[in-house]
Amino acid sequence: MNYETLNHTGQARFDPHYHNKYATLMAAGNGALGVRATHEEAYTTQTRGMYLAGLYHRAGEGETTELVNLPDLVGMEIELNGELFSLLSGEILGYHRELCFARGELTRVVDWRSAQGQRFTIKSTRFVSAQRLGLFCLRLAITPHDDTATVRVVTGIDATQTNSGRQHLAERELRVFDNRYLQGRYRTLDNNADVTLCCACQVSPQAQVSFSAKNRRLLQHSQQTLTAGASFTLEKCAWVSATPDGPDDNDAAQSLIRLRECAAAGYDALLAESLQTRRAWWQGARVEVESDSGQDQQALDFALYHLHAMTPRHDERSSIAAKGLTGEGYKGHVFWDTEVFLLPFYLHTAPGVARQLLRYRWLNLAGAKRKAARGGWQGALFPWESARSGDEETPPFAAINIRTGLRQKVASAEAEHHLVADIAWAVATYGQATGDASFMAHEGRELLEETARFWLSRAQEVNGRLELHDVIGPDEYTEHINNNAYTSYLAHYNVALALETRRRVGGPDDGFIAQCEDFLARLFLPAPRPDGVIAQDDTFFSKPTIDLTRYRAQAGSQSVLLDYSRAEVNEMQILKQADVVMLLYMLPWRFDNATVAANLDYYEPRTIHDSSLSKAIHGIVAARCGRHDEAYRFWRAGCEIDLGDAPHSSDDGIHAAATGAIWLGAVQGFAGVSVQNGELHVTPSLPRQWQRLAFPFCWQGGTLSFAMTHDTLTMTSARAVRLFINGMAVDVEGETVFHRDGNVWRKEALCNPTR
Ligand code: IFM
Repeated sequence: MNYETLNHTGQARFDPHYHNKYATLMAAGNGALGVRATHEEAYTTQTRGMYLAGLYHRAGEGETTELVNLPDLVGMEIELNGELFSLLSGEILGYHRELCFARGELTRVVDWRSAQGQRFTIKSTRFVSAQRLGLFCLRLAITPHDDTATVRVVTGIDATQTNSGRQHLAERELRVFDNRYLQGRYRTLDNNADVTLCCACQVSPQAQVSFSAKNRRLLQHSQQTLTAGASFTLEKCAWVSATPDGPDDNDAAQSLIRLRECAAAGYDALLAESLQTRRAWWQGARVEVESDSGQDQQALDFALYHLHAMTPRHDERSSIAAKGLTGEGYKGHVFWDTEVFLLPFYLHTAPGVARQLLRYRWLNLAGAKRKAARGGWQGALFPWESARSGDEETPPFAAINIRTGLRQKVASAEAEHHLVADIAWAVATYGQATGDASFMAHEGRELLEETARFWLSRAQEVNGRLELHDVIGPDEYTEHINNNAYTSYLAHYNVALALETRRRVGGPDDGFIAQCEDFLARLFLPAPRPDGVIAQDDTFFSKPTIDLTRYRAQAGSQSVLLDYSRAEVNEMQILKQADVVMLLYMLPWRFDNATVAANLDYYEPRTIHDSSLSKAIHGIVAARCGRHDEAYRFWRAGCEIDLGDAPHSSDDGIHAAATGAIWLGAVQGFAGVSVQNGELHVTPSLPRQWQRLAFPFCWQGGTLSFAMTHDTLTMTSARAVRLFINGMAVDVEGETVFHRDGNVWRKEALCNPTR
């Protein structure tokens, strides 16, 4: 990997319309702590945000459990010769903001002329440490250029921060230790968790310093008079911690110790240490692409930067929220996005993290069993939206209709049950990719069996066959339907996996095997019609179609719901996101090429792609059909979900699943890597815009390196590995080069066509 070419994302212009988008895109994080990239100075339209993975709280009656937006550390009141610094006043002479993915450091340099006509350069840099999980550092330098100037900066810990008005924390104690270390101690209102924030703001000895505590703000006031060309500097070092599993007074003392250590080390040393950790991470994960467009490499680096920032590697009781640690969207809840869109990246770059993400579900089996029992079923029905307790967290109602006063029910928690089988799919993929027999005999077996038990009890007898009624497939515009193809095929796979595991690992004589066999023999799976198209559900083909051009042009905005009610949309052939196409993606070995192509052609024009989970999957399925241009178009559209120009698309957080899908598109789509029944398959399908694609890939306890052009495929493996290139078995050890000859890849020395 060429570390020096790691891309950055930059903003060359100050534009308040993009405050929140860039606060998300340029957010800092290490999987434990996430900090939005808001400006130091205040703007009423920007939403500050800092989150700790796993720290959830419900603000009160009628509210939903949500990831707590912590007291703010970034905000600063900056006064220059008595004038409050704001980019909405004075004149901006120069502006540049840049997030360096390699360093994980955000830099902003502003050249500003105040209303009084004095010129200043204001530079700030900041990072969240990849090494010390509670550490956030910020450095500010202000240089007056024209004359002597008095600089005043007020900053500290601001606990007036809320989640859009919902306050989660009670202030318990505020202290300043040694005239230097500020500490705020808070407890969630339900008394279930402690939160401690500490910070130290180092300024030059010439600055005057005082402290204040008022109205939930604990602040350091620093003031210095400078001659032109000299700089005021402030180095803020902060430690953030919480005890999500119960109050713990010891945490405050420990935090102060950590902060003292960090403050003594200083910004530069802490950044260098963090860089070491990041470097190792990039080396094990980076995807390198040579493309006609530099934006492709940037998108891949952007995705991996955020995948690192969003994943709580330190805590198996936390998983990845749909917006990572970058915003309040979806309340910080965990969806099927994790197992299907994010876990594969870890499976093949850091399998230990994939194992941990599955253990999160395993540790939450009790909640899933409670939910199943509430519905009158057996086994485990995982919550559609999950937080820390493992119980269902989906809000019962969505936004209020302000004309009728009625609230729209959210039906996903009641019927979007495919998530159960998605988790089983991820468990099986993990077992096949890692060969981790111990996990599969213990956590894996239990997850597969409990999820299978749910389906066994969920199915109902209809004229001698078993059917799954009243479900919602991935397409959330089609609710409460019978025999959704995606759900039924995945449920069938789930039960087959549990049966195979029970036979292999053994277990009590409890009738489970017979029940599974009966289910597998009798579950109705909608077969392709003569033209190859599979019915999304029992009634789908009977519904009318409408012209979706306008809505598809505004994909992601749900604009169809401005013209039609949800009930009306439900009665038309309108898909929010991939459904049958999602099925083709998940179980590719079940469908031949003609079926895949027929379904892509039928369903794509009926899909608005209003979910960020849709386009990338269409791209991968198109790549598998050899439709390179279509695949590339979808992949690019997937990259644009966060990186595109729309000013508000990412205001409330990154689309975590879409970042995972950027990696999926490159590796599963264009490199054509897939795990099918325990076999590793590679069917390269590079778009014509790409000249080369290279990436590391963990498989069965080792790491393979792939590098491919349109005509060559080079694989490096320290130990012997069998895989299938375009269906042909090959054995690889050391560096092995293949050359394309039509549809066949020939080994440089010898080809071994055993199949
Ligand atoms: O899980 C998704 C769902 O498929 C579509 N709506 C958004 C959810 C969270 O990303």
